[in-house]
Amino acid sequence: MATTSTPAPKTNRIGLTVLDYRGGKTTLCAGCGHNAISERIIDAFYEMGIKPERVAKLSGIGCSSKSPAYFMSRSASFNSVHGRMPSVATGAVLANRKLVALGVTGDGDTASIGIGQFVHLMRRNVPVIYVIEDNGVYGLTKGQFSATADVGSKLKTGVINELPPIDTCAMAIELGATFVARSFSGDKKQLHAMLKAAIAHQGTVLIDVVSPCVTFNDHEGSTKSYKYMKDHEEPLHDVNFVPAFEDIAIDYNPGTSINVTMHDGSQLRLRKLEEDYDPTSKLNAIKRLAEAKENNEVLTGVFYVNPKAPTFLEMIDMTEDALATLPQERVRPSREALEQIMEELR
Ligand SMILES: Cc1ncc(C[n+]2csc(CCOP(=O)(O)OP(=O)(O)O)c2C)c(N)n1
Ligand code: SF4
Ligand SMILES: [Mg+2]
Repeated sequence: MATTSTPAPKTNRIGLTVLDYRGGKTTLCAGCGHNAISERIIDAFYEMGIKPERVAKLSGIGCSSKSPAYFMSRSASFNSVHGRMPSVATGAVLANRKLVALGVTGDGDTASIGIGQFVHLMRRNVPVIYVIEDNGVYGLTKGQFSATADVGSKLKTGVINELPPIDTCAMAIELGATFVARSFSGDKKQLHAMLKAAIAHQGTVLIDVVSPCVTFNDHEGSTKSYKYMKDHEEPLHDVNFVPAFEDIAIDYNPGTSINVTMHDGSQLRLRKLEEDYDPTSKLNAIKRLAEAKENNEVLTGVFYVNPKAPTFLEMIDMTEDALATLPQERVRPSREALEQIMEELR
């Protein structure tokens, strides 16, 4: 009698299945944009073949900051105090530069209480992938406006926002982040490619993902709702990411795309809708964001990439080895060195 054997599960380049990248069952509302982002993170880390144990998941406080519990349960995870994820992420990367630091946080966590921490992370080019799950509200505390809510945006209670929003992408570009992008939680293809490119980038990555809060901010009048985004989203270009370790048949139109070589040799291929869009120009990126704002459009895509800027770790000449593994003789100054310091202080 013929026997049928079950095919072996598909594995990535380090022999893991996608199940090895999953986390706990989500406790967020059904349909919350944040859940879709968790799915994209799982797929991107699986496809890039990053060992989950190398990843440090960092967050603040909020529904978005709970998300790391729902992906890569084999990674280390740290929920910081509200808005303090950047300093914890900086510390983690300094202590062990072999880690892949993934910060997942909210617009409230980032642009309100944590804005002071956010700006300093962006200006240092610390290798951290910073994902903002941006719904324009404080979801966890029942839907008050955050600092990214657009003027005229309406809460369920009828309250209208009159304060101008902070554009975290424009701010990050201005401050020195070296990979800045915006996507939408429902745009599977674009977000997936962006996250893979972000993993390959060395330096600060900011991805602002508009992520509708279905409970407090997905109704008529909200500018972060599914309907509003569907009607107003304007993709800057098609993003496709080609990892160097995958043999891929490339499909591109010469003359309409630009390739950016990342530090690890892999390529970010941007398929432009406009002939002349150049993601290596800071000025152009800021101008396009300002124009989109004036036109009431949500521009998505990779706005700015600079793979050549030195990272914070390079600037301070950080050791390759994790600090916790250094022997005494490498961390303790010699008696002569201490005496010299004392002499200088006299
Ligand atoms: C120091 C401090 N202040 C205020 C709060 C209350 N609080 C908890 S989450 C939150 C806002 C979360 O909003 P956001 O970061 O946008 O996440 P979301 O829930 O929308 O995903 C606030 C104000 C807190 N936990 N700690
Ligand atoms: S309250 Fe909003 S942000 Fe929080 S889990 Fe529900 S839908 Fe998501
Ligand atoms: Mg929010």
